[in-house]
Amino acid sequence: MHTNVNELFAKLWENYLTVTPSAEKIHALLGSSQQDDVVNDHIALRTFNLPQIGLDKLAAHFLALGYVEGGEYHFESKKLYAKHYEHPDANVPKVFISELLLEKCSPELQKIITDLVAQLDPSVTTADNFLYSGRHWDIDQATYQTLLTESEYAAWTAVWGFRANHFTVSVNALSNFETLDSVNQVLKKAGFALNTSGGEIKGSKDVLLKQSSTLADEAPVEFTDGTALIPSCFYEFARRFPTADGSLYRGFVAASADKIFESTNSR
Ligand code: OOG
Ligand code: NI
Repeated sequence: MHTNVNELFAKLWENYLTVTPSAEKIHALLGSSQQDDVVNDHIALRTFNLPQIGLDKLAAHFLALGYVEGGEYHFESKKLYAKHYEHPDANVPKVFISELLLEKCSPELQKIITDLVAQLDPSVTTADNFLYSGRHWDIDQATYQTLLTESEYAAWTAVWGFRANHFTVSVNALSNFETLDSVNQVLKKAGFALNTSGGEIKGSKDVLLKQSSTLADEAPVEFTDGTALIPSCFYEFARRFPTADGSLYRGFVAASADKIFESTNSR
């Protein structure tokens, strides 16, 4: 496990950029005209609720760095459960971790995932690099397609494994933009496609959080039977609003998150 939070996020970012070239361009686009670097609001990670690799196994890396549990979230139709984690230092990014509830999926999907995960050496989950180590199993294209018909989340996680599926620009911390809509306009003008599921902007001032995101880039995936371009990772933009005590809201909004998940759907 990492002992330095900045080092962990630097590694996660480096790994994320290898499959998300648009994030580097957007980072430059939004950050170029301000003095300070772009602030990362949060990242998200995905997994399956098997004992070897469940949400808690991923969370352990953040708890070891002083993070504490925030809220929990249920996604009935996507069969997901999630928790968020916050660091006592509000400048350190929040973390959103979800897991697919396999017992709610078909026996066929359960068997595919159990067999894939059986290829993983359980000792890797405590290694320094686990959270940006990608996948630990071989998979063929037909298996990917079978997963995709039942759960896009399962298919994505089966090919990309353990990595940040997005980083998130804190719109509050941008000096040249006030609203999320003005960020979206600049992104669209520069040719980036946004996730329109649930509207370009998810959430509202009433729920203390407005979010938007790009549609995931595509990157080559090596299957046992060849290479194919598959939706990889995306970039999110979040504007937070003050709570009653004046501090910015630090949680997530399930109805919005439900749509953000769809940023890895194929175009
Ligand atoms: C996480 C989706 C939820 C948010 O900010 O609400 C999320 C995911 O796609 O894995 O990141
Ligand atoms: Ni997010």
